[in-house]
Amino acid sequence: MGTLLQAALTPALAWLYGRSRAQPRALPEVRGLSPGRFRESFYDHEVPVVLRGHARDWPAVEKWDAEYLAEHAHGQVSVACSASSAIQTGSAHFVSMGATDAVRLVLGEPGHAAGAGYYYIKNHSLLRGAFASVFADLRRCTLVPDEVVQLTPHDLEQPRPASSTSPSLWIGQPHVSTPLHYDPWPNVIVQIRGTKTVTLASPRSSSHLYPRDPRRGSYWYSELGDLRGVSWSEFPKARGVAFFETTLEPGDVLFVPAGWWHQVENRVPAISVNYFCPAPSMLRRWTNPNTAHYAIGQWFEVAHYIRFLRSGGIDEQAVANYQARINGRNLAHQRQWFDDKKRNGTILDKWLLSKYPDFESTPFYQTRYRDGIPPA
Ligand SMILES: O=C(O)CCC(=O)C(=O)O
Repeated sequence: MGTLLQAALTPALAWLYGRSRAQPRALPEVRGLSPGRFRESFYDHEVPVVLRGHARDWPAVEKWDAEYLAEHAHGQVSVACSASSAIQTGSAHFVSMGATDAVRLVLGEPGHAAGAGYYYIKNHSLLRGAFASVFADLRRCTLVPDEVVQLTPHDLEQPRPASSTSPSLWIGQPHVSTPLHYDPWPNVIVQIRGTKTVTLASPRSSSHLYPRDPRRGSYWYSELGDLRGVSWSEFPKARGVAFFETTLEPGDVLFVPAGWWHQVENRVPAISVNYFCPAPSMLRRWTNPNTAHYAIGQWFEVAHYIRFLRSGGIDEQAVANYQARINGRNLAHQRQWFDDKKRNGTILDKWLLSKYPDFESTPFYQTRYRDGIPPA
């Protein structure tokens, strides 16, 4: 009898757990909100919201298309490339290519076939590098605190606070997504071109969203990966999570509070910028379940980093694995990472990297390339 019952129950349970999750609810949206009211009602209380049309008069919204960006980009960029349309920084390859070609490839100008794989131009230093000449098309974003360096002509005249951050640029192909993850800072996303669907969940749902082991790389992602293809029966706890969803149009702004889970999917070729803001209060952040997770992850990262720098490089097996994985193509990205951490990283980053005048002098580069393995 027991076996019979089990035989009947198991498929029923599998069906139940395998059912798709509940429909996400629409995220609250407002129009015409002043920056002061935004701070009081949403930012300070860590409540996500869409500000429809808030940036619609930014010159970038009118001007930025494939042709304009291709014409104004210069130098090389390192583009995330993945066999899967869910591109996660930790597992993507980075290919170095001319910025103009990259724009044409990603925004799909005829004649620039994408070839195998999906591409995403996304980097926090792009607006200081290959796309620096278009930064003036971004208006000063009055929703973000003053400590955020916005790379507008106004900001360049100001002394730069030590804790400053600056906006990141995202130029992506249609249907490419950034899978479910959280960031440790409040985030303001401005949609410039095309549309993006963003799915969010509260940090209070973290225990049901399978955050990655903080000892692993990219631990701020969820094991669920890409929500579009989740096997809900494998992650049964996630089925009950309340997800919220919104689709951003050009000129819309989305506020994602610190620690909120989010997945972003480009519906069409899409461009956005985002501003990470310094957190409002450390005390409030400690009540956020993802703060402890992130702090533990940071601790492991620093320990790994110190081991890496002190050991004269990573161990040979790690080098071999890494080389097999990236096949030399990640070098430009590593160099950019090094330069960026040295310029804009935390005090700890700066201290750790202070003994290396440039990327080529790091033990990482020396170990990997000194024996004649050619850089990409
Ligand atoms: O636009 C995207 O693909 C991802 C953006 C994002 O995750 C962020 O701004 O934190």
